[in-house]
Order: sequence, then C-alpha cells, then structure tokens
Amino acid sequence: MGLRKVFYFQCFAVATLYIYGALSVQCPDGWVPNGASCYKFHNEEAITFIEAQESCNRDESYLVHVDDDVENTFLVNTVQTLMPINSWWIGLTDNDTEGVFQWVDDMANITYQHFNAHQPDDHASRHDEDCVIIWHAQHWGWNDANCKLHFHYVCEINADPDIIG
Ligand SMILES: [Ca+2]
Ligand SMILES: [Ca+2]
Ligand SMILES: [Ca+2]
Repeated sequence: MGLRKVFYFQCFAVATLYIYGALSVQCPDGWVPNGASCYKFHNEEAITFIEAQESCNRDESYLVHVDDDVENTFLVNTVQTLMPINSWWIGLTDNDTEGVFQWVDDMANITYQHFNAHQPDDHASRHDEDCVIIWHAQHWGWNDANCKLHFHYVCEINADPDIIG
C-alpha cells in the first residue's frame, strides 16, 4: 500500500468511527440504537395496527421498516427478551392492494421479507389479513394478521447525525 493509499484509508477509518460513534449516542431516552436508527419497543400495551401507527407518529417516528436481515435479527433478538408470549406489529401492510405489501413510512414495496412458510395467506378463505406481525408462535417469522387485532409494536426513527451527545 502506498503512502497516499494509507492516508486515504486512515481518513476513511476515522470518518467511519466518527459516524458510528456519533450514531451510537443519539437516541432519545427510552429508544434503543442499532445501526443508523433508534427503536422504541412498546411492550406496555397491545393495540391495533392503526393505533400503533398513530402512536409512532405522535413520537415523530414510524412503525418499524425492516430493511434487511441484520435489522430483522436485531428486532427478533430484542422482542424475545421483552415479551416472549406476544407478537409485534411492523410497518408493513397490503391494505391498498391485496397481495402487494408496502412499508407505511415511504410506501415502498417490499424487497427484503422474512415471512413464515405459507405466509402471507390473507387468512385463507376469510381474506381479512392485511397487516404484518413478527409472530411469536412461529419462530418469530412474519405473518399477515387482521389489522384490528391487538399486538405490541416497534417504532423506528432515523438517528440524527447532527446531534453528538
Ligand atoms: Ca429500518
Ligand atoms: Ca391481505
Ligand atoms: Ca396470515
């Protein structure tokens, strides 16, 4: 490695450390940092999907948008320790168009997903499942459930890199 390359590598490493160091201390009280986001795990109540969405919005956050396996594994590990006998809403729904699942924060179609085998099933012939949970009963994989059922929920906000505490 030439000197110039070493220099650039060191700059990169320092910048990376700086960013991660900053991100790791930015979450408001009660919020858990992971990667570039903060999360609030609401195990104090079980409410409908819409109510959960409204609760997150009141905190200027959104029902969690699960981008990849790293984020999903973090969520599953955390909820398992908090309330291992109930399921959790995530911000995913096919309310607009049956079978087309979108994230509520940006209305993006899903790319990453972690549905259980045979899910989503829209409750077979009953066709009444449009909101997605991390399902405690099936190895914490995802399941579409009736939006009016009551579950815990996870809110997410992007960490703010401007605030360094
Ligand atoms: Ca996310
Ligand atoms: Ca559905
Ligand atoms: Ca289902």
